[in-house]
Amino acid sequence: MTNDHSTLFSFGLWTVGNPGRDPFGHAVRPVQDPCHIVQKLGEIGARGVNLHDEDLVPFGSSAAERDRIVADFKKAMADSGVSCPMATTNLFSQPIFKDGAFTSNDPRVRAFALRKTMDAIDLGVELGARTYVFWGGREGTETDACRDGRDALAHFREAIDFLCGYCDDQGYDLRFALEAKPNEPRGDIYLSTTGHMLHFISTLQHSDRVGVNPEVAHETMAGLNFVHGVAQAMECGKLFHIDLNAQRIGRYDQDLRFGSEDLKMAFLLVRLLEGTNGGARYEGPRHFDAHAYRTEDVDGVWEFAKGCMRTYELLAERARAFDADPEVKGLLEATKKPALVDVSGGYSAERAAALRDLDIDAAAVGAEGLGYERLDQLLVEHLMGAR
Ligand code: GCO
Ligand code: MN
Ligand code: MN
Repeated sequence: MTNDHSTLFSFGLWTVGNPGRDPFGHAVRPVQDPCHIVQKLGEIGARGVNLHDEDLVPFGSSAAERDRIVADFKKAMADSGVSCPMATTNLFSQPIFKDGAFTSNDPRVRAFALRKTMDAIDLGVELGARTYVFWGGREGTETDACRDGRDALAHFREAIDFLCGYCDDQGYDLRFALEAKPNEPRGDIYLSTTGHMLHFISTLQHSDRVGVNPEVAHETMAGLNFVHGVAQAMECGKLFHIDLNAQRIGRYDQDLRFGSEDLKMAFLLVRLLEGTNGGARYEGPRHFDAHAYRTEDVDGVWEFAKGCMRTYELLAERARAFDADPEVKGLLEATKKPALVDVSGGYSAERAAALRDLDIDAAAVGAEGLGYERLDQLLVEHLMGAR
């Protein structure tokens, strides 16, 4: 069982670089230098590093400092064979963004956010990024008395349209991936799920440049089925990126090691992404947006990172075995019967008449067992390595 090399595993500088600070406690690990992180990622076989502008270039750096930092980082990337597939903007840490960035009521904040993002896009492109993520961490409210939600969406749309125009103007080959989250750090965040994002994208001027970056933890926090959200994004060609981690329903944003909670969901997710059930494979980076337990030292961080990749590969192998199992195939065969009247081409009076002519014994169909108990048991046995 080895990586087939078409899988690009990536980690954010902010993930393996997370020093374990939380709202209740200080850092428990030293801050690691970005160049060192890249070198370590190369050593453990992760071929991608992602970053926010400020993960690499501290806020307020001079142009000369920025250029020196970026040159050193590019050298570290080249030396380690690690690329930068995705970049993003930190639009949440600075106090100016306390009430949002693109959706702020304050035109000074919106202008500042656009300018910061244009600079961060330039940085990402300079590092070779092909995907640019927008996570609206502060784009939300505690009190909805402060803003009409329609104005927030209009401002968010304006910003994304403007930034698409910026990329066109610069000739950047860069796709945007919008990342939904229901809450945290705001009480409520606009465009809270992947489904909300998908509709919003359909209202954009340059919608073909824009897709989604769903995250396991975010849909799970809302109690939703993450695999369904990802399937919907894939089905409309909008899965541009993915944030993998683990999360328990009803908790704060945990960002746990991939596969460390809800292994069955993780299995079904990997099966979907790998296309072992016959669907198209997701070809983008497998990005782990997670961090090590706060109990860990720096060695534990690298164990965490290796664990994310190892679990993904094991699940991919388990998914391949599941879909190759003759008994599974037999049970799934029954779910793939051809339509009695093909309505995929849309409505026609003939098809409507043909549907009316069908002789369907509803009681008999309703009484048939579907065998999903056996199917799910087989899934569990494959997952446990028992088959
Ligand atoms: C979170 C988010 C972030 C974003 C990151 C990239 O819950 O904090 O998942 O980690 O993914 O800012 O946009
Ligand atoms: Mn998250
Ligand atoms: Mn994320």
